[in-house]
Amino acid sequence: MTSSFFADTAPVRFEGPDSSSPLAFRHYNPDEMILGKRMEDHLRFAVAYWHSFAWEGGDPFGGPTFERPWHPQDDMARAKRKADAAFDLFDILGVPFFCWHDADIRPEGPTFAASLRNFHEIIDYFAEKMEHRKTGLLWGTANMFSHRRWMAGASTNPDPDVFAYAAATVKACMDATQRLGGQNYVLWGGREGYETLLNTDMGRELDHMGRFLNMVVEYKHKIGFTGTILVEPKPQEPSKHQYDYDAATCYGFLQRYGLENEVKLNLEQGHAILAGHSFEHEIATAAALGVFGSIDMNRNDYQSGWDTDQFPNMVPEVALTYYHILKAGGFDTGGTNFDAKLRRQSLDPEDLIAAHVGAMDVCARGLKAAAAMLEDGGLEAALTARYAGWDTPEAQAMLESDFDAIFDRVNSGEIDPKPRSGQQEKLENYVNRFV
Ligand code: XLS
Ligand code: NI
Ligand code: NI
Repeated sequence: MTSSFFADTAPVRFEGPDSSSPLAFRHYNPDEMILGKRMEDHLRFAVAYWHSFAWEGGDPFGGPTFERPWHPQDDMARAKRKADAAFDLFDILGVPFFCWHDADIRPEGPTFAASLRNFHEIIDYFAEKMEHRKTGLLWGTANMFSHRRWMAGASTNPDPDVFAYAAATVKACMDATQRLGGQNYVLWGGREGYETLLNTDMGRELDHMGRFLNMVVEYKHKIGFTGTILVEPKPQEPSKHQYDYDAATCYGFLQRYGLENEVKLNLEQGHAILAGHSFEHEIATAAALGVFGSIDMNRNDYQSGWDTDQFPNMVPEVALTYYHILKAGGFDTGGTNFDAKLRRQSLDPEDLIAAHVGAMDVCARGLKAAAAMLEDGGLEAALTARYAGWDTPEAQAMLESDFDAIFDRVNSGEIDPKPRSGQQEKLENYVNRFV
């Protein structure tokens, strides 16, 4: 322990499902083997620095509610206090990873160079801490949405000077991510979109964003960064419309700019809901297109229409999430980043621990249910049976033929479709046996 923020709370331990302790894992047991792999290595949990340490509890109608010893966040000594508390939380939870934006970890200076000096000093501070710990960096990213310079976009800004500032910022963040052994680098474009089409040249902005992402990939290869470049889709908020709307939109964008083999997706539960999808829809889409990378795990309020970034607590939903992830082969460089924040009335340091403990347990239960469904094979068997017609030589030959040949077979009466049940309720009942 290097800070007293968490009052020397002991590391959270696995105590099994019957434990009634408020700060124990009931399901997350890092060493438990699931489908031949340790649970910790399946889930690859990360704490998000921004929500847990940089966010002060404000909302559009009210200012900060949290009073942390590192507030106000405008000075290097306090940035280090914040880092001390953050690494204490990583130790208490035993998480293998964390994630940051540049702006979460260092105070902004009066110039780019001054901000960069602060940033490097904190990265050094992190590097020192990480030497004696198991906690690694899942990903780094640049905050190119909070400061007023980004209000009209970063790479899509009508002002080329802002594009330049974005390029310099991302270069510095990629360097730092590599320095800390980061496994991925993320780009989330909260301001890469528009407030109104009346002042927006969409074609030009998309070309600039495509060129920018190509520069990211070129720089990755130039410095020999071995991690994965990830784009994080979100349909809107803060912009009225964001170009990286959802997984399918992002794939079209990557393909158009020749990046579909270089860039993968970081999918977030709440963003899927805002786009009108389920989380498993986004994961299945990315997996089908070969661009599944990592997840930002949280829970969205289904009524409010905002990105509420709550900690996950619904096992049946999470089970389907991990079912699709396991089906896609599990995480490679990706992981489960808790892009989730406390409610602003949850003031106590212990609330921050409890939120993560509960979320880790929910994910562990979801993973176990998903693995059990895969092992049992019921859903896969149903899929195989449903598509069995396509395994026949005639069906395969049809895909190689043309409309005239197919027309003759249908017109002659050789082919006459017989509808069969989709059995949705039976499959839903099946899933409920595992969750
Ligand atoms: C915001 C995004 C953001 C990204 C990282 O909605 O989820 O937190 O994950 O910039
Ligand atoms: Ni989000
Ligand atoms: Ni996110």
